[in-house]
Amino acid sequence: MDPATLTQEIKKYALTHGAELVGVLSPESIDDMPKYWTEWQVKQWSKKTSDYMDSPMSILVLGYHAFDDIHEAQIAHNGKIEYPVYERMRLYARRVMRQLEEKGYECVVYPFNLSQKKMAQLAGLGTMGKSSLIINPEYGPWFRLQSILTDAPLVPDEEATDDPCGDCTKCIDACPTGALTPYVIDSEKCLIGITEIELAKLIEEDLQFTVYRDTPDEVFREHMPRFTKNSVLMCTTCQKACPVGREKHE
Ligand code: B12
Ligand code: SF4
Ligand code: SF4
Repeated sequence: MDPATLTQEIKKYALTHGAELVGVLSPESIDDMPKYWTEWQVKQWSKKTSDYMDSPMSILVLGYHAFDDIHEAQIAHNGKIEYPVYERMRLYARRVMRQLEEKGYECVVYPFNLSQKKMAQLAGLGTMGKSSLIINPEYGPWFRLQSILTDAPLVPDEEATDDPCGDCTKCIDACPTGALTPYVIDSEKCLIGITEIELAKLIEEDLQFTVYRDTPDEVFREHMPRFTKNSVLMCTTCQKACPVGREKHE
């Protein structure tokens, strides 16, 4: 099958199996990015695509619409945090992966130490907004990312370059902890920046947020409300403030 037909076929499959957005980039375009350090919890240097696979040819980026607050659920269980909706996305991404594998291609789902945000921009899904999230013209910040590194020869899309923000600073103004400066997030200040081990303990033992951070506990409880006894909803205040794609989230 020629690359153009294969690309069309796999994109169509992804869009009819859970994804709302799909794009392709070349491994070279992300490997050209300078090495970076991920601080929050991960504490690792970024990798190159060849660290994941011998002969990478393409990366497929999949965007899943976060259409409801339930997407933000974090469940504490036995000292760990579970993300039910991320499991749903992974399942969908695996289905796409199986289509490529059946054609004889090798795949790695969600190569974590490649910047998912930068790859989404290079694959044309959207551009980085001042909230530091990738903003799509239709869905705004309300989508989550999965990606598939593969040796299948897919046709790359154009990088997205539109500025979604202009003079707007609504996300920066709305953040209750001052975690945002244009295009950069400080995970030490962001409410979600609490580590998963700390959060699980906080939920399971009903601790005050101030055990871990200076931010008052009321601020944490307002922006990271309890959903059930064992779960919270992640803060979405900067996303809710964004005028782009606002109607796309309940
Ligand atoms: C650690 C992490 C966090 C940290 C913050 C650190 C950070 N830098 O984003 C915390 C825990 C606080 C966090 C919070 C959230 N996160 Co988060 N997070 C990640 C994670 C696991 C790693 C990101 C990271 O730190 N990389 C290291 C840094 C250095 O790289 P980077 O941010 O990718 O940065 C590169 C580009 O941003 C670019 N760059 C930097 N500056 C600029 C400026 C401009 C103008 C441009 C164009 C590019 C650019 O260069 C950087 C590399 O040097 C990714 C998944 C992943 N594996 O990539 C998800 C991810 C970024 N998070 C995501 C989401 C959705 C959230 C939350 C909304 C949580 C939620 N409710 O679901 C909040 C939003 C807070 C916010 N306003 O950003 C999504 C983003 C989707 C999107 N539409 O953009 C991702 C991709 C997860 C996913 N699979 O969907 N997150
Ligand atoms: S998720 Fe909440 S705390 Fe984090 S940057 Fe956005 S508004 Fe601020
Ligand atoms: S709220 Fe405004 S500044 Fe922030 S990402 Fe959305 S458009 Fe950009």
